[in-house]
Amino acid sequence: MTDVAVNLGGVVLIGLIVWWFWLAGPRSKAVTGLSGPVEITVEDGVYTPARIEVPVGKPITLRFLRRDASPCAEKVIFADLNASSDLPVGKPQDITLTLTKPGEFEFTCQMGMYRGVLSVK
Ligand SMILES: [Cu+2]
Repeated sequence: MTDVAVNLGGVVLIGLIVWWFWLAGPRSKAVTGLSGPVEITVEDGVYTPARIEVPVGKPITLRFLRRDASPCAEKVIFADLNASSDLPVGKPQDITLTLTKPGEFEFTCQMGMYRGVLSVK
């Protein structure tokens, strides 16, 4: 009886792992640009969320919350958009952008270790 329970637990766990890594998809976030700022945390080498869907032609505000005190995270650069901003530690920093054409636009720290994408449609 105990063995069956252990095996069942294993199957459930494997199912969860499969779902998490292969089926749940990228942790992206759809944004309309009208419902307030999109909060992006800057911590442990990743932007969260790292992929943000935004509409063409509408101003959107990204609110960066930097929790990583290392100099690596001190700037965010939108190379394709000629935009950048300093990110103070522990203080929200808003950046408002209007994307005028569809495509994928990367944003990174100055060394390219932190990486995120604006997917414009
Ligand atoms: Cu960096």
